[in-house]
Amino acid sequence: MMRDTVTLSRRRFLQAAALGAMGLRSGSPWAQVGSSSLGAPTRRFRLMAAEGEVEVASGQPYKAWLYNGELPGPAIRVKEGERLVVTVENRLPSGTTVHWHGIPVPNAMDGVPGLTQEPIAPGERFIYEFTAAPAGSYIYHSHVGLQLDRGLYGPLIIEEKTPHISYDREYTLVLDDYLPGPPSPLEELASRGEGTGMGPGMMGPGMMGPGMMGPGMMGPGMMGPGMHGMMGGFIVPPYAGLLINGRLPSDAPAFEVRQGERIRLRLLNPAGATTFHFAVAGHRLTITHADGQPVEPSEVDALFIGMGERYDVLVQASNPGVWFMEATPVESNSPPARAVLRYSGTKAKTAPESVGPIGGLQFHSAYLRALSPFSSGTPDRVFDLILSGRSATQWTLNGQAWPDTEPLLVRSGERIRFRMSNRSLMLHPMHLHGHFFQVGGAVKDTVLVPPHMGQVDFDFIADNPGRWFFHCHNIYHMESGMAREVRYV
Ligand SMILES: [Cu+2]
Repeated sequence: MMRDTVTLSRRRFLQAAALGAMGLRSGSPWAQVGSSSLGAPTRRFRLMAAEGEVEVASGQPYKAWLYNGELPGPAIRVKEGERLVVTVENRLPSGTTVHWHGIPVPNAMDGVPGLTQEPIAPGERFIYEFTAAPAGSYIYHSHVGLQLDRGLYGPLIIEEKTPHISYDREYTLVLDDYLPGPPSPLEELASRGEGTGMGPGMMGPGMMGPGMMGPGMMGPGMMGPGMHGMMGGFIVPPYAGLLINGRLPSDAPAFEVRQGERIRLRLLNPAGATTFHFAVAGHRLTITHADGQPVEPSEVDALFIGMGERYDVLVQASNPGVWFMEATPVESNSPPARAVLRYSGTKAKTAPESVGPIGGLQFHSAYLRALSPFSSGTPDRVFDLILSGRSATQWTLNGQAWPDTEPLLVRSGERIRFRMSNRSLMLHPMHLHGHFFQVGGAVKDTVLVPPHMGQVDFDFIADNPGRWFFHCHNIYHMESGMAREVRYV
């Protein structure tokens, strides 16, 4: 279980106990601390990937693929600069890998099947080892096929030596979409006529004013209600609800606060196919980190968080009561995922208040200001990349669908610019492995490219040789072609 999750059902506790009996302990004491030859402490963890069952709400079992029997997988929490050694044991019926999303690990540790390693075969194990740096809020997850959408993900927190913010306590909120059955590729969903049940999340032409199509700007009207209805024949997985920390809104996890405290929330989105609009009723959010990297604090009413993105925010607890923290899907009309912010001293039966209409400040990540931006410079190499689809079930970059693609060739030391143009009607959270990039004022590893001619440029320095995946983090888009290799020559 996650250390900072307040609610813990008896069932989940029993599972944790069962894992203990198998020699796998979850929760805090399961890390072994040693010392590496480099002098930095070594922290050892074990992740066992296996089929299992959890409850997504009281009395609602969910047969899933899990790390250590938990959803989300156990929180891996280390200090900046420590050596991280994770033994992954595969007890699944098929091959798997683990990707350390956002951390610029050495290429061989990146966990991309066919690119950086062969999948770990059933019954086998693989040891991942790398230095935990830089500090930040990250996600670990399977990178094989659609396995992420079976439940194979968890939080990975690298604590700062000296945070640029102060706070009294912190909580991690992991957002997800809930797929009761095994995931199917888009083509299969289309051929069965399935996958449109939860709202298509389409955006038709004429739905956006020109002011909303600026450099990555997303306004509240752009993807609000009224966008529903089939307008483009997209296929989405048949999700049955949305989760925070593995719980449906009917059994929302609760987080305790005291008046006057400053709360750090680490928001992680490992969902398979859902971008969320996140807000806390009765409170504003001060964004302090984007994809784990510190930014100048910036106050908003709500934020968009795409698949693969992370934001750390501060919430000033100055409005006593019981409040919902809500993550509303941007491309569907499903009810929001919910958690509860409960001030101590409030009556146990007090019903939480909802967020209601979100007004005021909106933002795009590119408007944030990184504390340590890249030095400016002209790119040595520029790639123009058009994000589009050949059909509702095949997604492309410059008309090519992975794996029938040409690698994007770069040389060590170069400054590379990607100029992305979205000629489709869906959001694409584009993720580059092994590197951070500068997008506007922010330093990130995943960025939402808005639909309908949205354009986003980013620069990165080719300073981590290898074969790296660059792809849409909507894993259905990734699986149906929206991916490329960035290869050092
Ligand atoms: Cu996409």
